Amino acid sequence: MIPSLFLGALSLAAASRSVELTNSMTASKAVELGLISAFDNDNVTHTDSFAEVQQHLQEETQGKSAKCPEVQICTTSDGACDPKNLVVITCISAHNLPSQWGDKVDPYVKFWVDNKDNKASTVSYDNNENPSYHFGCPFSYEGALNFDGKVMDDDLGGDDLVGEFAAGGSINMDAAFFDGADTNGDGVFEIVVNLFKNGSPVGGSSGQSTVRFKFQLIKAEGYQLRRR
Ligand SMILES: [Ca+2]
Ligand SMILES: [Ca+2]
Ligand SMILES: [Ca+2]
Repeated sequence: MIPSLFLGALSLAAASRSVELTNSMTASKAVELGLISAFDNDNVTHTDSFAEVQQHLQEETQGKSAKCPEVQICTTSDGACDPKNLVVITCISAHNLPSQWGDKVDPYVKFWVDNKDNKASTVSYDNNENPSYHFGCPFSYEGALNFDGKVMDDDLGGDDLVGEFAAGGSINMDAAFFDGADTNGDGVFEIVVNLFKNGSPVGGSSGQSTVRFKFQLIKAEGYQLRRR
């Protein structure tokens, strides 16, 4: 069962008190500050039904299309293949996104590992403050897993920032974080990221704006590629 303190988690007041604008922080620090929360996948049940997802797909009109980054499987040195770290990151949904006056938000999510060259982007949905995306991409990377992203509002005259993940810097997923997030060690867990804009928490009509992701570590520090 999921401890309820993780779920509804931090109030806006608690989050705003602890915001630190740094270029990068460890994921365990971000959990401590209430900027993200993590759940092991075994404990997670989704309320998004298949029918809901289908309905959202039909709602899409002339919005942005989705894309994944290019994946490099190996770093080649002297003709040898040195497997890079690999993770599949799925943007599940966003919640409580704010709308502008006269324009209900048309949201899409950009998320990346290490830098914006290694970036995925979801479709944009028209007029939807609680979109379900269920869109995943594989990412390759070296060293630690640095995760970052933002939610944008699709607009005809130039897209607006809805909010950035955590407090504006990337989230460095450290070993202590994996220990807490992936308790059963299968490489699969989920996180919920709070959105911020100019250092302040972003909220919609029913509370803090958040984005939910599923992570599937294929090869990472402490995790290996293996044949089952
Ligand atoms: Ca709109
Ligand atoms: Ca818009
Ligand atoms: Ca797990």
